[in-house]
Formats: sequence, C-alpha cells, structure tokens
Amino acid sequence: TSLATVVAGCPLSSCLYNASGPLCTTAAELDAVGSSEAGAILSKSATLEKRQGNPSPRYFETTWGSINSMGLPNEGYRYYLDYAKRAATFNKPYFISVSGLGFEDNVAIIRALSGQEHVSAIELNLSCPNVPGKPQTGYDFEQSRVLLEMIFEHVTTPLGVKLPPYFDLPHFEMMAAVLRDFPIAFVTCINSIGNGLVIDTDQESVVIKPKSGFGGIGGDFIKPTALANVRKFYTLLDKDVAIIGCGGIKSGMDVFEHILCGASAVQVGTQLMREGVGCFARIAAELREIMGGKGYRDIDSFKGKLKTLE
Ligand code: RRO
Repeated sequence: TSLATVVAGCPLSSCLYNASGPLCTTAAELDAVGSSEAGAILSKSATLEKRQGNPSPRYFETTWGSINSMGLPNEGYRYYLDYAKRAATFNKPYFISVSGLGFEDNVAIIRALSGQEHVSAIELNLSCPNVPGKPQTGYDFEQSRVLLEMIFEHVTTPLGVKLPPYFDLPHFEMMAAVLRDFPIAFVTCINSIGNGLVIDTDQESVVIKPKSGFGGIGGDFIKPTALANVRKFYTLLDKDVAIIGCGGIKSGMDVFEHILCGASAVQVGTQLMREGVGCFARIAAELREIMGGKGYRDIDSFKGKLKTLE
C-alpha cells in the first residue's frame, strides 16, 4: 500500500506532514520532522525579521482540540532559508511558510526565497488570525488578488496559499475566482478557525493571555469545516492544483476523509503538538490498514471520490 503523493511537482513518499505552526520553528524541531515518517518538512510562518510573538500563555489544549494566539513567533525568513541545505539531507521536500506583516514584506521575502536551491515550494499564509491590527488577507478577496499580482511578478519557485476557513458558499466562489487567475501550485485548507474563546469555568477566566483570550481554534471541532473547504476548492479549481487538507486530523480515518474530499496530502497541527512527531508513523499505519481493508493500493484510487446522495 502506497501513501505516495505529489505536491507542487515534488514527490512525497507519505501524504502526511506537519501543519505550519506546531513544532517547526527551530532547526531542532525541523530536524525531528525530517527524521520522522512525515512526507515533507514545512516551516513555521516566517516574517522579514525574527519575532518573539505574543505573551504567554498563548497556547491551550482542551479535550477536543486547541486554542492559540501565538502571534507569529519565528526566527525570520533568512533562518528558514539557511535551513534549506540541512533539510535536503532528509531526502524529502522542504516547504517554507511565509506570512509577512504587510504586502511589501511578503514580496521581499518571496523574492529572496524564489529560485533558491532546496526550497521545494512556498506556502503563502493568507490567514494569520493573531497579529493585533492585521486583518486576515484571505477574507478580503480584492486584497488577496492585489497581493497575488504583486507576488507572481517575482516568484519562480512553486507557490501555494494557506487559506482561512470559509463558511458561506459565495465566499468559496469568490476566492476560487481569484485563485484561478494565478498559477497556484497548491491550496492548503484550512488555517485555524479565527477568534474563538475557550473558558475555564472554575477560574471563570479565559485560558490564554493575548487578545483578551481570543484565539485560533484547532482540533476535532474544525474537521467538518476543514472537509467542506477541501471539498469546495477541489471541485472549484483545476485538477492540477493540489489541495492540502488541514484540520482535525488525528487518525488514519480522518486522513481518509480528507482524501475522499479531494486532498492530495494532509497536515497535522493540534495532534502533532499533543503527540509529537511519532504521530506521522502511527497515522500512516492506520491509513494503510483502512486502505488495505477497502482494497485501495494508492491514494489516487479514492482521492476526491466522495459520493453524494442524489
Ligand atoms: O502564529 C500564530 O499565532 C498563528 C498563525 Br501565523 C497562523 O497562521 N495560524 C494560527 O493559528 N496561529
């Protein structure tokens, strides 16, 4: 049974890898993903300069998932570019996530990363929910178009986008109409559901410090929204645009569902924080078991083949 797939023209021996954010900020963390059964290595979203991020506590786990308001702590894009040479020793693709604080920053970072050896692709984050005063670009369709026009003037390395979750059917159409006008390599659905609120009832308090306790929600509860977003963009975009599923993946069955909806690969976020990089081998084994039981020898045998009831 093969879990092999292709993202942005790069072969991956497993369709599972890390979401940008958890355990992918330092070289030691990226090494751990490299040494694991993950099919690729993806960096934490990078800004022009190193950032400390928001004050702690800024991440909290619940029985059903997580809330975070990290505020884009990262080492700065040069660090992730320097890491590319080391990433290459793991013989799997290395993707850098980019989340500049403004359009000019995004262009500057992407110009610097573009064409660099061992940077397999760039994941442009249009959906950071946690920098006070910075709206998510992905919720402004016209601004998304403006940014992509600026970026595609400069980029030679394959580029995909990380989208926020959409909830209204016309919004899927509007974002797809923007994306269709650019040579996007992949679309990652979804980032955390922005600005939820988790409460500790004993303390009658919020659980994270930044933004009065508001933060991005990940984990079990976001899986139906993630699946809907994967499905919608799979049906709306050209089939040569890979859809990367992200949201609520902690078992082989969760991956199976994402692939049925049209995902070519999937990313693990909250469960990676909880379990560590061993999650990639465990979930891969569970997925192989499910595929074996159903007689599927590879991912393409069921990718996108979700049935409807009419
Ligand atoms: O660093 C963060 O607070 C963060 C980012 Br950039 C993102 O894209 N998604 C998220 O849940 N947190």
